[in-house]
Amino acid sequence: KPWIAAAPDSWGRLHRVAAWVLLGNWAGGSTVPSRTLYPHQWSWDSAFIAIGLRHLSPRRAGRELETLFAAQWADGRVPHIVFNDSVPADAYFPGPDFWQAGVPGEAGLINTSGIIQPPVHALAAWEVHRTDPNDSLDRGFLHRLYPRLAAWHDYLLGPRDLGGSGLASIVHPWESGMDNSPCWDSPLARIAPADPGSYERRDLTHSDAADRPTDLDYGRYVRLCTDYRDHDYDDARTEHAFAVEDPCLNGLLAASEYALADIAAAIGKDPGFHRARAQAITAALLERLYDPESGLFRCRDLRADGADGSDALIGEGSVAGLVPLIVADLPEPVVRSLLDTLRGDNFALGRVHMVPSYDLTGSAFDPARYWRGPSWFNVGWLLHRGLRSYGATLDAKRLREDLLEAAGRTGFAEYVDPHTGDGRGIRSFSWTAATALDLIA
Ligand code: 9WN
Repeated sequence: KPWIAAAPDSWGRLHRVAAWVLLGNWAGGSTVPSRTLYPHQWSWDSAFIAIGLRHLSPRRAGRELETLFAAQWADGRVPHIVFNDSVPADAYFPGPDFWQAGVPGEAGLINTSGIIQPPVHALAAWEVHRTDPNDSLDRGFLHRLYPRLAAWHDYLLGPRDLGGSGLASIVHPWESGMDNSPCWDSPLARIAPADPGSYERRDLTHSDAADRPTDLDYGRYVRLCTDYRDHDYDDARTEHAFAVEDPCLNGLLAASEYALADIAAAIGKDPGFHRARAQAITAALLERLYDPESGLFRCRDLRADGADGSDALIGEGSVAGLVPLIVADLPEPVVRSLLDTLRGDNFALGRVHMVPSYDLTGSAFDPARYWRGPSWFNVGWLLHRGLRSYGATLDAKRLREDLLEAAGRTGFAEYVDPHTGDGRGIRSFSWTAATALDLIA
C-alpha cells in the first residue's frame, strides 16, 4: 500500500517554525547546521541554507555565502568547515588544532579544515540573486562572488581531477557529504585506522551512537586527514590512498557550472566558457559513471586494483547515483532509467518516507545509521528539483508534501527512517528548515 503524506491545507505554520529554526541558528555572519552537533560553518550546508534563507532575507543569504568564500584558499578550494573562534576548540572533533589550516582574514586568521564538500554554491548564489536581482546587482553580490566561484570550480577540475577524466575526485568520505555511505566501505577497507587513543570523538555527546558512523570509520577518517595535513594539503604531493569520482559531487558541479554561466551573463561576461565546461562535465559523468544496467550512476574507485590493474565502478547503489537528475539536458533514455530506478524497489519513491540514502534491498542497508539508509532533506530537495525539471510533476508534488510533512512532524530532524518516518540524529537542523522554506515558497 503506497505511503501517502498527510494532505496539507497550508504550510503557514511550518513556514513560521522553519524561519524560527533558521534564524535561531544564525551565528552573526553565517548559520550553524546545529547549535550542538555542528557549531561551525559547513560548506554545502551553507549553500542549502542560503537557498532557504533568501526567502527571509536575500541579503543575509548572500552574506552566508560571502562569509564562506572569505575563507577560500589561495588555490581556489572552499574548505568544508570554517571554524567559529567563539566556540570552545573542543566543541567539535576534528577542530582547528587538528587541521592546522586557515587563511588570513580581515580580523586575523580564519581557521578552516583542509578538505572540501560538494559544490552547490554557484547554484545557491544564482538562486539568491534571482530573489531580488536589482538589489543584488546594486550591491555587487554576483560581481564579488563570480571570480571566487570560478576559482573554486577551477580547483575541482584542476588539482582534483585525479583520474585525468574531466571529473573531480574526492579524497575523503567527508568530502562527499555522505560520510559513511556503503559506497566507501571497499575503498576504506584499504586504509589503516589511526590509533584510537590519538583523538577523542565529540559527536557522541550529542547524538545516538547507533545513528552515527562507527569508531572504525572514524579511525580511517582521521588517518586520511592526517596524511593530507602532513603533506600541507597539497594534492600533487599527497598519495591520496582514497580517491573516488562521486556522481553526486560531479552532478552538482555540472549544475553549478550551468549556474555560473547564468551568473557570468548577468554581469555582462561571456557565459560560453561555462556552458561548454558544464557540457563537458556532463559528458564525462555519463561516460565514466553511468551504469545503464542498473539505471543509476556509480562511484568510481580510482585506487581499486581490478584484475587488469584498472580503477573500478563501486557495486553499492547509493542515492548519490540519482542526484545527477538535477543536471540539465541528460539524454532521454538516461532520464527514463533514473526515474524507473527511483520508483522501483531499490528507492521506492512514494512508498517510503522521502528518498533513502542507500538501496533499500542492499546488504548494508540500515534504516537508522546516517548515510547507510536514512532519508535526508537536502537530497530530497535536489531530487524534487530534478523531477520537476524533467516533467515528473506528480512525483515531484508528492515528494514535496512528503518532505514538508516529515520536516514539521520531526521538529526538523537531521534525517529520517525511510520505513517508519521516525526522525533520527539531531533536531532543529538548518538545511531541513531551509529546504522546507524553499519548498513552501
Ligand atoms: C563531517 C554538517 C555536516 C554535513 C554532512 C554530514 C555531517 C560531518 C560530521 O554533518 O558531516 O563533515 O561530523 O559527521 O554528513 O553532510 O555537511 O551538517
